[in-house]
Amino acid sequence: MSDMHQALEKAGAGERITRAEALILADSAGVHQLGQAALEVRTRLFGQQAFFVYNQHLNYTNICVNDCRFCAYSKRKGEEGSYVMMVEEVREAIKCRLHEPVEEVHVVGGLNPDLPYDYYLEMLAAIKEARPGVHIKAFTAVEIAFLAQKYKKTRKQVLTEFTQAGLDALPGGGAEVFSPHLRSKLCPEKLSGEEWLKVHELAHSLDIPTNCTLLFGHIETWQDRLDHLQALRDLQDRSGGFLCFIPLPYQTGGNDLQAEGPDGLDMVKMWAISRVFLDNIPHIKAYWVFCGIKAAQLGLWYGADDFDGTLVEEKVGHAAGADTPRGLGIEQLQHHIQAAGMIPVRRDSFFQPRT
Ligand code: V47
Ligand code: SF4
Repeated sequence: MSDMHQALEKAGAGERITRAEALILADSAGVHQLGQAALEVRTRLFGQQAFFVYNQHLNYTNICVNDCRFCAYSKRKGEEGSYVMMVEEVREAIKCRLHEPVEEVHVVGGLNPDLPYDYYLEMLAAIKEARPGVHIKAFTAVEIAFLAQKYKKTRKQVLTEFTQAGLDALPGGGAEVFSPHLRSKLCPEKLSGEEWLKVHELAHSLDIPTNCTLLFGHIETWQDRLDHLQALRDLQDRSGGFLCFIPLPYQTGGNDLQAEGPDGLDMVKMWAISRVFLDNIPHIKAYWVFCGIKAAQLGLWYGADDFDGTLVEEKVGHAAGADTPRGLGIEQLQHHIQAAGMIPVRRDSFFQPRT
């Protein structure tokens, strides 16, 4: 049996594959073979179920001191189009949707040096006050590290104080691609990959679950992708706190990076390799906002089991040209999942099914 067939067989059987075996699969397995192995793994875990959440996105400020080359969302202070949502505006944004059964609020923003530390505590408290019981998934590791440094607190203090104010989980953003060489080209000012991993390990040790991401389809290679996935898998072996991995296809609009973005074939291969390699991360997301609804439907057959959510008012991907709707109704979401031949299952932030 060839090395490729051996790796495929191991992957489909749910045995752990090495980085080298994953590279062989990425390089030489046919997309159907790869998809079949990923589908076997996904089906053993979740059958035909595909999860989604009733959520709301809140991007509280786009003012950011960093200048990531792929980012079309951030603005400098005073620049046309820059904004900050005051705590009362955040409260209103939550209250506006009280007639809907929102269960998760996803909060991320730029690194804005002018917002006092209490702003974050008050924002978290205001969200929980306006909608008691909602889960708050907020602040990337990059924001947590920035705030700790700026306000001379330990990261542990920030995470603990935020949790007391209402934080339930961290989203997976800011990971980008861990390679220091690529980071120096893509996001030189950003927290390093090593430090990103440390913040997540710390969150896990405090029982704060988190997600993880990889920005792909720009200037990285499969080797860089696998290095990144290996670092995530190693951390998960130690800490076990990742709930979901989200491969984020690079959006090409409104930024300085000269790259094309992944095509459909690359996207499905990415989902499949992620599913078979990340044997210790329960969920793989097909993030319809960035990949498009049709690709996300296909993703459900190539290893992904989660469709994210209703979201309304996502700003980061749309600033970079994502041509998907800004939000979807629950019936539309369920319809897209059913049309793909899967069973829609509404979940909460922690991936527990809603009855
Ligand atoms: O980290 C910025 C990315 C991320 C672009 O945890 C871009 O459930 C593609 O992390 N092309 C934020 N991506 C989004 C994110 C996320 C989304 C949905 C769910 C979850 C979760 C997390 O957006 C940033 C950055 O990598 N981003 N610009 C771009 N041009
Ligand atoms: Fe700032 Fe995040 Fe955009 Fe980078 S990706 S410039 S850190 S908002």
